[in-house]
Formats: sequence, C-alpha cells, structure tokens
Amino acid sequence: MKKFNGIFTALVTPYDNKGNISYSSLEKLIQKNLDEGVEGFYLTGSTGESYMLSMAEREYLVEAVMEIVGKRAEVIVNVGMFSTKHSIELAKHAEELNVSAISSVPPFYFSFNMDEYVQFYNDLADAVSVPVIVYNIPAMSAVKFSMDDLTRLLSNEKIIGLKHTSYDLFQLQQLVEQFPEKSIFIGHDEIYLSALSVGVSAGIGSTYNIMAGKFVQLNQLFAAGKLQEALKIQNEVNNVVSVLCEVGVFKGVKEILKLQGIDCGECRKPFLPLTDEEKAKLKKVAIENGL
Ligand code: NAY
Repeated sequence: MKKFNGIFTALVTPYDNKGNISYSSLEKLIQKNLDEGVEGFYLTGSTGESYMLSMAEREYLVEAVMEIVGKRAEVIVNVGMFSTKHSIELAKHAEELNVSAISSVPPFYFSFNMDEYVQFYNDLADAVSVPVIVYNIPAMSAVKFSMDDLTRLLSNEKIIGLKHTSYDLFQLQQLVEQFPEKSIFIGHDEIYLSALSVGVSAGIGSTYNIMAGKFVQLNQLFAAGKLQEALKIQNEVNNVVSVLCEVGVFKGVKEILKLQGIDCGECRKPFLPLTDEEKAKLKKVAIENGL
C-alpha cells in the first residue's frame, strides 16, 4: 500500500487580471514550494477555492499542474462534489493524468446517512485504480465521522488514508495507532507539531504556500529531538496563522504571496478584497516572522 510522508501544499488557485487561472503564477508557486522541499501538492481543496471553480476549471487546473510538476512531486486531487456521479467524473479525469491519489470531502449540502457516505467512498474507490484519501473536514462539510465510521471507511484497502482537518488530537492519535499502514495527514497547520507528537508524518496545508520551509524544518527538528527549537518555529507559524484566520486564510495567503513576488490575484467573490488595514497587518506579521 502506498504511504505518503512529508509536506503537501494545498495550492491556492492563482488568477490573472481577467480572473482566469494563471498558468505563469502557478509555475512560480510550484517552483517556490519545490525549492522549499515539499513532497507534493493537494489540488482543488478548500484552499484552491474548488467550489468556486467550474468543473472545466477544476480539470484544467489538474492538467496544468501535472504538466508543470511532471515527475518532480506527488499530486493529490480533491474530487469532492455534491453527487457521486460528478466526483467520479473528476476522479477519472485525474486518473488519466496519472495523479498520485484522489481525495474527497464527503458530499455535502444534502445530509446523507453514514451508509450513504461509506457507499460514496467505496464507489469512488471502485471507479478508479488510483488510491483514495478521505477528506475529513467536519467544520465545513458538517459531517462528523466517529472512529467506528472511519474504521468502516479505512477497511477498504483502496482507501489508503485520511486528511484530518480537525482539531481532534485524540481521534488523530487513535487513527495513527490503529492504522499504521495508512497515510494520515494533518490538515491544520497550527497544530502541526502536536500532530507529529502523536505519530503523524504527513501534512496538507494552505499556509505551506507561503512558508513550506518552516514545516520542512519542523520535521527535521522533531526527528532530531530538538523540541524547543521546533516549538519556536511552530510559534512563528502560529503568529502568522492567527492573523490569517482574522482576515480570511485564503485571501491572506494570496496577499503574502504577492509580497513574496507571486501575484495570484484575489479570491473569487463573494470573498471581498482585503482592506488596507488588513494588508498592513499581514505585511507586519510576515516580516516579523521571517517570511
Ligand atoms: C484544503 O482543502 O485546502 C485544506 O483543508 C488545507 C488545510 C487548511 N484547512 C482549511 C479548512 O482550509 O491549512 C489549513 C488551514 O487553512 C490552516 O490550518 C488555518 O486554520
């Protein structure tokens, strides 16, 4: 069974000045992340504004990223949609492009029962030969998986892992302990070091776009047992995350990327542009924390 380790940047979707996906900014963003040592990319997740992209744009983005990345890194694609049919369509498209794995949020808007969610993931796994990763994000999907539910899901051997975008460290520890062969990703950057302490060895995050190097460093320091130094880095990360959460994470990440020389445009409406005051706060915290 394939097991993923390391840092996976949940890419923002860069737009040009007409609001279309910008290939040239995507190239710069990918190169920056590779230079900082990431293992791979997570596409069309929350950070990638997936639910504000059309199906065609989601497919184009995967095509563009695969062309740019080549064999230099792993690529995981979120194919979450409202129905199984459309998720399978995106999954098949991603499979044709030879992505490393697909991932999916549980179908949302309508509330389904647990048998329906489990069937959704099994259908997805049956439809493609690439591995499947469950995207657990209760705050956005409003679907809360218990350990029993996750055990049912992970009993399918084609479901090789889970992206845990939750602050529940107890559930995270149980997952890592009970499923050592599966890839368990931490999806909250502000508890990255805590996740390492319960045995996690992979992460998917939005703030990696602007500071992947700090997470690579956290892995190295943790492996070397230098916990005080690791905590110092995590605290720097969290100074930035706390301002990002205040102004809106994806808008804020794009603003800091602009300061770093990569113009990704603004997040799509209904997100509103940042105010000058918010931009100034971001600039200050970025400088103070070495970005
Ligand atoms: C996604 O799909 O892009 C992700 O889930 C990436 C992980 C991010 N979670 C969310 C909900 O966006 O990086 C985190 C998050 O932005 C960060 O920890 C701040 O809370």
